[in-house]
Amino acid sequence: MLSKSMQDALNRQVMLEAASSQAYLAMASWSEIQPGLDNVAEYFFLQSEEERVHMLKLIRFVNERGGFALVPALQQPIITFKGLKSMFEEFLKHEIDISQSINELVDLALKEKDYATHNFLQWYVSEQIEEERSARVLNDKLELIGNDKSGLYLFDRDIMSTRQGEQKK
Ligand code: OFO
Repeated sequence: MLSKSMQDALNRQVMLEAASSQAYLAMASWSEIQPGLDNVAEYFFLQSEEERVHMLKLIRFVNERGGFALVPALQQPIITFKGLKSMFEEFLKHEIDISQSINELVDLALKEKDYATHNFLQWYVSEQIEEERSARVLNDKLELIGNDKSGLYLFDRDIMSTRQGEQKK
């Protein structure tokens, strides 16, 4: 059985995963209307779906453990970006915030000796290592490319290959 504080903290994470899904959906939509960013758009559509899966896993877990998972209200995320670089900076910042929040959940699970939740959260810990890594790699590439048009063309062409290292679920 989940404690009230653990349930509240997991419900907060449900809200953050839903917000991530919305944020990446907005990035996908913005990218889709820019010339030549078709694969970047595809990348964020998939990323958005993944975040929804992360949210669902939490909802199912909270309910299975005798809690009540609360479906959060939707807030409009950032919907336009100054450019590709600033969008990817936002992506990395977002993933770093999510990692921080997962770490806080792990801390709480240990403090409460809630080993079932601690065990459940390990999947999110590994996932965040992978997602932060991808976001950093993409930001580093954009830093190198600058405004070089052929570099940006290749960035879009190759972006899906950065997902291949991730264990997709
Ligand atoms: Fe990368 O955010 Fe979900 O966990």
